[in-house]
Amino acid sequence: MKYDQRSIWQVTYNRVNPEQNDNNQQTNKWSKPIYTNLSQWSCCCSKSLLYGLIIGGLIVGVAFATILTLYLRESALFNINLVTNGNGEIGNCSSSNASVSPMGWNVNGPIAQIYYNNTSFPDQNFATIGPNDRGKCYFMGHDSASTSMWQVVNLTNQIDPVLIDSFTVKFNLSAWLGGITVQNDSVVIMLTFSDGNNLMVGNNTYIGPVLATDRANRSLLVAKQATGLVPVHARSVTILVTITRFTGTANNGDVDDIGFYLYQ
Ligand SMILES: [Ca+2]
Ligand SMILES: [Ca+2]
Repeated sequence: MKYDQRSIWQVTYNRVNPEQNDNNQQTNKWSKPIYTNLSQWSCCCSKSLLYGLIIGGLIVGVAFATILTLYLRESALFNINLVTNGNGEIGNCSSSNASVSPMGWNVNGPIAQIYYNNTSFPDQNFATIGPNDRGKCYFMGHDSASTSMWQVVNLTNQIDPVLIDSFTVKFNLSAWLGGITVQNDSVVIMLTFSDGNNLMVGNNTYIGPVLATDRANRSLLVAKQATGLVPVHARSVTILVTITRFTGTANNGDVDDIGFYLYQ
């Protein structure tokens, strides 16, 4: 036996007849070794340490992933605009009498996405009162008595329905609404929440109309908003924009920067 191995062996002496003990390794009663040698002991400890690190790493990883998932689920939809193309800047815009349907919206009638400096419909331009981030385009009713566009937003793609059903989620609907001079052609936006069976829950929410007197008979856009609690069991919301004509041929109700936000 090698010397270094003896250092970790446990020797058992005959305490009654110590003289029977000798230095002969063969007669000394070496107890069963805890570890056969240092390398085995080291290997065993290393494996234990390795397993501990792996298990610990897995626990930390799972915990981190859980927290990250919850964070993303609870934060991804909050404080961002859930309306697609609410500002009329996606897709083409009309610079003439041609009707260009807004992208990202379902439409009924000739509701149009037009340039601020449209020559056929001079309702709004880059100098009229309106949003600072107006971009190049907005929506108007074109030649119609009434026309509309709508989109449905799934509320539970990234948000936990438990948050809605515990009355902890609020909403904000906003837009710039207006029209042209003395005409009452105008826009109304309505929110309708639905449950998982597409049945309406809660009450409708409206912004608009902004009539001529609200604009002092000027061609401009006015910022409007409404807030409230998302009703229990709501799983989706329909955003319906309706533009109604009161005067002439053109339907000069105008709207830009439509936003729908969730927050807590
Ligand atoms: Ca715009
Ligand atoms: Ca008109």
